[in-house]
Amino acid sequence: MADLTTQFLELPLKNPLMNASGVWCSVASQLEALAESAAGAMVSKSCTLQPRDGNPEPRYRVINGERTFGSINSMGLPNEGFAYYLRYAQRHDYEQKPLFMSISGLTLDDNLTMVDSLKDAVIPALLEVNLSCPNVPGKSQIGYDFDAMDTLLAEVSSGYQRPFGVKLPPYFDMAHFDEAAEILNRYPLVAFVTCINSIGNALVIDIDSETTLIKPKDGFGGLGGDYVLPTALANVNAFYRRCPEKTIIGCGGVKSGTEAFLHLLAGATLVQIGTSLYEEGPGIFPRVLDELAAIMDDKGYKTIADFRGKLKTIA
Ligand code: RRO
Repeated sequence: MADLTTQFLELPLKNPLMNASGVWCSVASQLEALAESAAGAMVSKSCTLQPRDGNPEPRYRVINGERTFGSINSMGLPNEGFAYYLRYAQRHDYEQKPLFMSISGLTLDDNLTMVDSLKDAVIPALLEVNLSCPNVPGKSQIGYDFDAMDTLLAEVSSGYQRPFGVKLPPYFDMAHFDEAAEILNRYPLVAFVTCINSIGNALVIDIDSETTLIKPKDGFGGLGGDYVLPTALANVNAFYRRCPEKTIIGCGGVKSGTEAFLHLLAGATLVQIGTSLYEEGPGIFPRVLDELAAIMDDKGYKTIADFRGKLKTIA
């Protein structure tokens, strides 16, 4: 049977699967369920300094068509506030699995305040700074503003003084891959890069009612699921190639062992599950792990290192 164990920044993990931030991780009961689940690691909901209610409902809808499976959301960063997730992080059992803590401050100052507190807390939680929330009305994504991204990385690096990571939006242009990677590579403390957040500001319409699926922002929201897999794989591989010193976490379109395998092949070290976890709950982890192990067995791969990042291209 294939060996699914892996390492993330020298931490040993039972397997490479975890939740995508925002899914099953907003309140303590969900975080506890993830801690008890088969996932190898877990991340908490992106938080702001103060609690937020987020956008009006309906703000998440699954798209479960004959051939397509996906989701659209405009949650608007509903969360219990930084102090709540910090309290969870202080009592989390890090022997059981690593915990990432995602922050998504509404301003640079808010991000720096949270970074300061996390540093002072001296706990082994891994900091991920979300540069890509697409759903706060009036706020553009930092990941699409390269000057703002550079400033934020400089400030977080000097404030935190420990390795951390960033959650990036999807990019769609080779010049943008180059520029984003060049900025990330200026900051050695940026140890990991999570690709991708949802594809922002999509519009899904129900033909029968001629109405948008979700209410906020006139129906515009972040896309997940099948629609985003090729974009996610492209971003994982683009940053894997361009940022050899950094570890890549893949996110987008994972619903079975097949997509998890593809993310690993493209260069991801960990693989996150979003839409499918939302729909299936934490029982999805043992299923996807079994499927991944079966694919590895079929192919004769004994460990993840046998194929991770070894995507072939056509000569
Ligand atoms: O809460 C959200 O609306 C949200 C966030 Br913070 C994010 O990073 N990605 C997303 O699809 N939704």
